Amino acid sequence: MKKTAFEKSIDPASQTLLQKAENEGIETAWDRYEQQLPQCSFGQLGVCCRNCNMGPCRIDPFGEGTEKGVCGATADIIVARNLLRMIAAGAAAHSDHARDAVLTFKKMSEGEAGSYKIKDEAKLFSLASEYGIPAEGKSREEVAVELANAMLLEFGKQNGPVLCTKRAPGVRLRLWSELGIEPRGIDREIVECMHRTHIGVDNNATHILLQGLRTGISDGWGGSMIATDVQDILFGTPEPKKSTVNLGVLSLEKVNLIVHGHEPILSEMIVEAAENPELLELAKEKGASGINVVGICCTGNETLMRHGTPIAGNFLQQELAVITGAVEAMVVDVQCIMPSLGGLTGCYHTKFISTSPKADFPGTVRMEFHEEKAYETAKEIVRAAVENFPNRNREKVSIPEEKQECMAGFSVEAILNALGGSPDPLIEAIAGGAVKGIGAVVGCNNVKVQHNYGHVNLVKELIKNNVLVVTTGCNAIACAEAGLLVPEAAVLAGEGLKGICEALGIPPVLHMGSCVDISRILVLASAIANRMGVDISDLPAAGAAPEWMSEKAVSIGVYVVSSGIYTVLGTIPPVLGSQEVTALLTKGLDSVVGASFAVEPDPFKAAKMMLEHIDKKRKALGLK
Ligand code: XCC
Ligand code: SF4
Repeated sequence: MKKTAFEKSIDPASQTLLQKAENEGIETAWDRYEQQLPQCSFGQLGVCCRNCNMGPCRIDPFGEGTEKGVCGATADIIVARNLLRMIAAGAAAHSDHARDAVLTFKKMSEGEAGSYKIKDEAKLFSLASEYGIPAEGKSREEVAVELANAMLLEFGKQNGPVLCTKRAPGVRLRLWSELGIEPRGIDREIVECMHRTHIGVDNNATHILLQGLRTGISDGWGGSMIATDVQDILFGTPEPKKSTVNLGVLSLEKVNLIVHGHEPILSEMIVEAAENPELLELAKEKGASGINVVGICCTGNETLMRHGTPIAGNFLQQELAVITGAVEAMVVDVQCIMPSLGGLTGCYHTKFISTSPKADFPGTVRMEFHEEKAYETAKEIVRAAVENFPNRNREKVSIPEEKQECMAGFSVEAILNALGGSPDPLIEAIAGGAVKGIGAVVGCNNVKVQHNYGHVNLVKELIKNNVLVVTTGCNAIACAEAGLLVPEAAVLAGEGLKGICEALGIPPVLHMGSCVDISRILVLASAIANRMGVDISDLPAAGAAPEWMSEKAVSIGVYVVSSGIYTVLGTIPPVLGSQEVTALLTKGLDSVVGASFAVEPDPFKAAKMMLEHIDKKRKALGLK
């Protein structure tokens, strides 16, 4: 049965464009998903292996057929190995993004990337001191070069621990060290995952999963954390800002340029280039009233947090944005960019511009982006968008009305600021019961479930029950579209949380950034745990990824749980083909790292599970 536009998404703007797509005979991810059905059940259960050329092998999950691969690998081994490869890929994506950010920072410090500057000097010096770099008598550029070199070492280090793990509470660090899952070096852990999953290496599911935890930790407390830190130095530590979201941010009169992907190295420059007077003049000449830069996915979150740049949508809205017929350029770098955009942009006048030396797609114009000439390239990209404006076919244009105000930019620094400089007021509110606990809700969209339904309903349930929500990634965009990221949304919160939000003038859902910025959530959790003198696993806190789909989300889930935070997944991970792995993830991990996973597609039930967990933790702390 074909789904209707209403069944595909809860968002009215998206529904309108899904309808337009159907009328115009344009294919979207939802159509391709339907064409894939029924999806392979071996794949869904995680029991197929292609790790060597004696395969592919698959295990009969009902125990009626074949129970072992050619090499003898069982379902447990195959599922665990596949999961480890997912973690490795996710950690690699975040960490390679971090590496590029550090390399840009290094080039900038050495005077080779003149388009970039140090925007947060205080953070530069505080990080230098954390990395043990003396600053006396040195210029800030000298300090920056040394810091960049020290950060680069974190990737290739052979004997850890990865430095930022020290930000975790002492008890947590000791636990990791006792378990032998303290990451040694970011690249080392990822490489070891690939080695261990080669035929005939690691064939013990528990042993394989422990390496998964270590790799996840090297992402959350390593790669992702370094990405956040360096980006704050280069582009500024976010502070609360107002902006607007949803497809209605696209403009009828202006040149629309979308930045989509993940690295602010690109999007920051585009935002700057779009303010260039010469290009603004050119836009006028071409009949446009200005240049409208908007974001999609995490690069959108990055520029939203720092500049208040509007966001057109989250992962499943990337195709819909093009379908408005009003986009002059879709400019992409890496991660979460659908290759379908090539064919799709071909149906409209939209230029699909790929910029990363690492990532190309069918149907793109390549405008490779290098730090040395960042601003020049950004200007060329903006110029290409502007020059494309006269090609817009007015008859094909339909921009939905929906746009929603939001407030974003809640870095840890900004949250502490809002609290008057220390986490104490929040801790008191938690202790007094006005705030029951903290919910971290993050992650992607997934066509398997109704777009934004899980995100929005789960978060609404949590705030209604006085749980303060922190969010990043595509969940943050979903919440923004649903109007949850404004201080006025406090009316949807329970009495206690409402009072706190009104007193501080903050929304009940705090947008903390992109997916690498989940590292900010870890730092916040550490700050609270340290102040309370407990471990993160003792906090009345829970995590969720209601609509996750990417391998990065798997790595995130793993490091969040490894850090001690119970996490509910809304879509089912491909592990059910192994009872051993499933039991480890959903129960066994509890006795290892003090937290585990649960799977619950229904957001109302998921919220209930999180609330029960939070209550349990409150009781254990002696709170009512
Ligand atoms: Fe991608 Fe970061 Fe997932 Fe969204 S939340 S679909 S990973 S953009 Ni990161
Ligand atoms: Fe089959 Fe083993 Fe090769 Fe995997 S590693 S494809 S299970 S023989």
